[in-house]
Amino acid sequence: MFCFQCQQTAGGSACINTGVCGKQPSTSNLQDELVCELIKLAELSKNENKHSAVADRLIIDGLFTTLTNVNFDDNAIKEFMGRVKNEQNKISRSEAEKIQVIDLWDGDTDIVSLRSTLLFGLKGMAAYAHHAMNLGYTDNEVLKWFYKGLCEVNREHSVTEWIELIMEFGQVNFKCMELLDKANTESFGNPVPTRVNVDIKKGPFIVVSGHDLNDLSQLLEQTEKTGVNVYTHCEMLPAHGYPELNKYHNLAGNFGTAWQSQQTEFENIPAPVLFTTNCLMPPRPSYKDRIYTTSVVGYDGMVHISCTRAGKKDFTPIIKHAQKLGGYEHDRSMSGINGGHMLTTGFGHSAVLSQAGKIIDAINAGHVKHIFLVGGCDGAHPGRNYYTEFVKQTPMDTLVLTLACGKYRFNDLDLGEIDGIPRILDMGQCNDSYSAIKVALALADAFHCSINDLPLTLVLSWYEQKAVCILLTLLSLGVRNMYIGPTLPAFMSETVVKYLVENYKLNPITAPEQDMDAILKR
Ligand code: FS2
Ligand code: SF4
Repeated sequence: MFCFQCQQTAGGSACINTGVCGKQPSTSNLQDELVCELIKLAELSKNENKHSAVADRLIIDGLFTTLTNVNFDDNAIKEFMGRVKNEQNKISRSEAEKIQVIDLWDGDTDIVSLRSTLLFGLKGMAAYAHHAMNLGYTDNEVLKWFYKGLCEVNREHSVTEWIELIMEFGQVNFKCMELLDKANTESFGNPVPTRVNVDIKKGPFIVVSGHDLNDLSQLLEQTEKTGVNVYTHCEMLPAHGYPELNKYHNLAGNFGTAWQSQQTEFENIPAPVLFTTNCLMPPRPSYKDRIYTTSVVGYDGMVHISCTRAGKKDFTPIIKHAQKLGGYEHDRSMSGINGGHMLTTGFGHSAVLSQAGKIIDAINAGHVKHIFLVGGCDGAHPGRNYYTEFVKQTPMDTLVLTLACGKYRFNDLDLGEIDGIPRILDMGQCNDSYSAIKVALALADAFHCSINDLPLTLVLSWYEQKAVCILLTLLSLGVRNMYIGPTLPAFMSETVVKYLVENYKLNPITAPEQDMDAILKR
């Protein structure tokens, strides 16, 4: 096996014996094989100059299947590959057999680095397209670019051509993020600021993890009259802000913190857990029988809930399991990572921009001197406490926008308010990065300047491939002076890093006080 797609890759270079994430060599090789079959499907469809709805779905779900912490089930991957080959056969088996696919990880270091950057970006964008598609939203330009991107991964290019392709991809991914935002907000309403309880009520409950709001919506509908409460976990927390999800009285609160703590957090709870997407970790025997997967998520031996008809799912098995376990006998007091008992979410672009006048006034009056976007993934890397310390050190006259699971390191801190605006604003999941970009663009518009001239700094934490596609979008929008950590991607060669540092002033994080100092002096 060879895999270096995520931040926790072995020795900061590559997993070659077994994945730090728990991915076995057989699974890793099957995932690479699946990517190659998707490339063939893209090449065949491109030759035909048309793509079927079935091929679209296979390419999007297939790429998502290979994202970090999504699918560990060899049989499920083989079965999926069979479906890809059937689709190839519908176009032409003989043509499919003639297509030579490049060795993804072989060649000149810089070229492998750039090829991997595009491929991992495509994997991330597949996650966004998948969620939008689940809600019935597609965009032809985005769909077509999956085919183009996979075909380009299979071609030789000069460094300049790769960079052009990657920047073009960043722009397309921005469209995909916009599409997902439209899908979520048109389906469930614009998020509104919402206080979320982290305590657990007595009685049966289900914990839902991952990012898919459509799955959560169906689960809430099916549990509504069963006496089973539903608690969000990790990246599902922002669901509370959506009016059409929050209307369910049994959406009772949030359980636990970010994904990397699941093996201890799930150990003793008297409830089953549903994983709608990443980040699934290999479960401990003590709770393996309580984990349910759906959609692209898979793990050998876990119950998988499939679609029955037209995107509908039957969650009866997990609901019955919750009733059988019965939950806690009494209300249970829990607390967040820093000891807080309530979390606030729901500051999507609509909520923040409804306060735009207030924020602009506060900036003009000197009450808000700087805005930080401290966002991205969490993970087990010890250097990730940088983000907690960084937020703790933000001066009182600054705002902190945040999103994705990295926020659990500081989202229960009470940092107070400025002119009635909370100093920490949770904009949502990693999938809602569009919101942050939209707010930055609106502020730049209001101040008649570019994003780079705003008193705004992006301090990003990355872990998996969605962070890669977001970074590429930010670079394609010309955003400079970003900070990134906890380490630089192993798949970025020295030349690529040098290019990003020189052309985009991308800064690897150092120490919170040192970076804070440099940012505020700029
Ligand atoms: Fe967090 Fe994991 Fe959101 Fe990433 S829950 S690191 O894959 O998707 O962000
Ligand atoms: Fe290693 Fe990350 Fe790949 Fe897992 S996804 S095998 S941890 S690089």
